[in-house]
Amino acid sequence: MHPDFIPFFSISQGVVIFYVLFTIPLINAQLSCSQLSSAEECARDCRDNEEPKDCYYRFHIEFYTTLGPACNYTAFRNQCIVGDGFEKTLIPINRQLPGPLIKVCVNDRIIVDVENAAPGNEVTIHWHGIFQNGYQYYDGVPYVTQCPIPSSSTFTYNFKVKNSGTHFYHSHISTHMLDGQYGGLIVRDPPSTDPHYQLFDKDEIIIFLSDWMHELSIERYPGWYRHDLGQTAKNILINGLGQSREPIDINKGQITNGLLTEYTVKKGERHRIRLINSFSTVCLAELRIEEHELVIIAQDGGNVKPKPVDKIITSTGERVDFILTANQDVDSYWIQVLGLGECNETLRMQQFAILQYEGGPTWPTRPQPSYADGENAKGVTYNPLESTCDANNADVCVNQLEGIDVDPELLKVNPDERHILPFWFFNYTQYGDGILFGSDTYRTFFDANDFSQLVSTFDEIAYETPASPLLTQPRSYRTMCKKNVQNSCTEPCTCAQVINTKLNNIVELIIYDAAPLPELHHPFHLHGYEFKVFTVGQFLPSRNISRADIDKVIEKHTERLQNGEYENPPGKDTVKIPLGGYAIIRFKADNPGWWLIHCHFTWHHLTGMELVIRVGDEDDLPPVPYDFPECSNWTPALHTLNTFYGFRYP
Ligand SMILES: *[C@@H]1O[C@H](CO)[C@@H](O)[C@H](O)[C@H]1NC(C)=O
Ligand SMILES: *[C@@H]1O[C@H](CO)[C@@H](O)[C@H](O)[C@H]1NC(C)=O
Ligand SMILES: *[C@@H]1O[C@H](CO)[C@@H](O)[C@H](O)[C@H]1NC(C)=O
Ligand SMILES: *[C@@H]1O[C@H](CO)[C@@H](O)[C@H](O)[C@H]1NC(C)=O
Ligand SMILES: [Cu+2]
Repeated sequence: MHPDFIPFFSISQGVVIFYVLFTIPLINAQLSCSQLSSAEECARDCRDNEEPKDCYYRFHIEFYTTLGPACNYTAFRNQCIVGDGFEKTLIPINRQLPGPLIKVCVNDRIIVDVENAAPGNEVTIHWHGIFQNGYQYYDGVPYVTQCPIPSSSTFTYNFKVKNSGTHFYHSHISTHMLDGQYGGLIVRDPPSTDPHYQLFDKDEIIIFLSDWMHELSIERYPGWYRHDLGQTAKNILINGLGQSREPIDINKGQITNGLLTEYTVKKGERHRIRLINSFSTVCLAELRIEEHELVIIAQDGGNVKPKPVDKIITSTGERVDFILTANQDVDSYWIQVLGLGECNETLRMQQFAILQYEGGPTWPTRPQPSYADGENAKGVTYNPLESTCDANNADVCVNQLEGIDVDPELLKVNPDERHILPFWFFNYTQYGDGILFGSDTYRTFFDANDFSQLVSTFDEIAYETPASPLLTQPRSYRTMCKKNVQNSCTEPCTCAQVINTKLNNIVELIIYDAAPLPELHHPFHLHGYEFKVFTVGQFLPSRNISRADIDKVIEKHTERLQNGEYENPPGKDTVKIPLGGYAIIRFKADNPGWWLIHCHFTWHHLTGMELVIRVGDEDDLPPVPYDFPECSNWTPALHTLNTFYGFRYP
């Protein structure tokens, strides 16, 4: 056995010092015999019967700016973030936007040293889509699975990935995701376990969508009240690039056009394209590629039987894999992304990238399509806003795609557990501001764009973060609550809501939009699992939904189960609840742990639209890693201090 070592140089006042760091103490004994592989080594072709790799990444997080000095030097272009050509501050990873790509094969181990060098800002990174079964401590949810990583310290995430798919990573704390803390996380299968392996020649293109503000996003939390209300994004970026409507005037040398991402294909090739929606705000994104059909093969990493469509709608947290065959004339084509919902209303927000055939022009010869051109383009839409997918409508809803393999146990008529979970906003403005501004209460809220002050609830309660992580520090249990058990709860009820679930139970969740607000289709994401989507539905025209409505939905659902009408419900980990609608999902609770389920819109989950599903108990979990960081309140009784210091407070 030989120790790994990492040499590095440090230049200090002209003296070059050479260090050799032994990494043994950093990584557990099991690993010390194996060689760490670099990002490039891990992004190999995946083969059957190959030894898995231990893939190492370093994430350096700091405040940074777009169009900074690195942009003036060709040699440092890799540290130049252009964004949409507007100068602003962000908190990116390794001075890249999106952050470094993690591309591994299933069963590889991912080891990431996250160095927080952003003073005053905490960090956690969630690996969205990775189940973390056996690695429950690395899910990246602050105060659920770990303490936030304080500035000037480093935390090592270390987990094996056992589920393949198009995933991504993003900040799970505050609003930092919107300031550039995200990147792709692609886990590929070897040929024998990829059911779609024969359908594509190339697997290289990632379309990474994010929304973008022209100030640090925290400026908008709780939000402005006198002008520019709400939390609408300013722009959409595709792989970190885009054109801006608000060009900045650097020394009067206007930057009118940001750079656009260009994807190159060869005529005749079939590409597996991985689309990732990493938005934070409430807009959805509709993608279309001129003249090309898009054949969907997976959603959120869950394989489905191929389905051709023309437009793909996603909300934050969702991913779609599709096949594009370069079967058109050698030319360049617009990839058009429309912002939907709030981004449509008045802004008609859109963004572009370019699909260039080798030998074709770098810039499309046709003019950029307008928002209306995109809107009016004919064709089948995947994941439409209104979930009215039926025989009369060609559109494809997520529950209509057919999964590849379903555990028959999930199809049983009566689940072992059923949880009915409404969500809505508690509107302080409606109840009088006395509640919000009562003395010494300091309640959480955000300012919506209609001048109202809101908190978000899920299962009747606005989730409140405890002072210690639920998974690792049982003292945090004091702040936990269950619906109808909490006695000292005043409206709006806020506490750390936990739903207990028995290990290996078949769990059914019915999530519904109890009090719909225009343009809002909330996407719910479950950590630790893939669930099967049984039903997605909507009451039209949208109206408030009562428990009686849901009881009828359950009746119908039960009938369909009895008649064997659900064949292969597809797997997903994020599901968009249509405006005034509902989704019925099921999973087998075979991954013990404390798993967050939440609306993926940043301002909603930050103000309470989330809760924790606890699966199994402590004995079902691997031991807490040695020396795992702790955090908690420190509010000693004064007399203990008196004894300690030997003096008396009055
Ligand atoms: C940096 O580059 C920009 C754009 O090319 C140019 O206008 C500016 O003068 C350069 N700044 C410096 C300090 O060289
Ligand atoms: C944009 O909003 C208008 C008005 O509500 C609607 O008719 C149109 O379908 C929307 N466009 C998209 C792409 O959703
Ligand atoms: C909140 O309540 C106020 C006052 O009743 C109302 O004007 C506003 O539309 C409500 N906002 C939301 C988002 O429900
Ligand atoms: C829907 O529910 C909201 C929140 O409880 C309430 O303010 C609103 O009045 C309800 N709307 C109708 C039409 O009942
Ligand atoms: Cu929401």
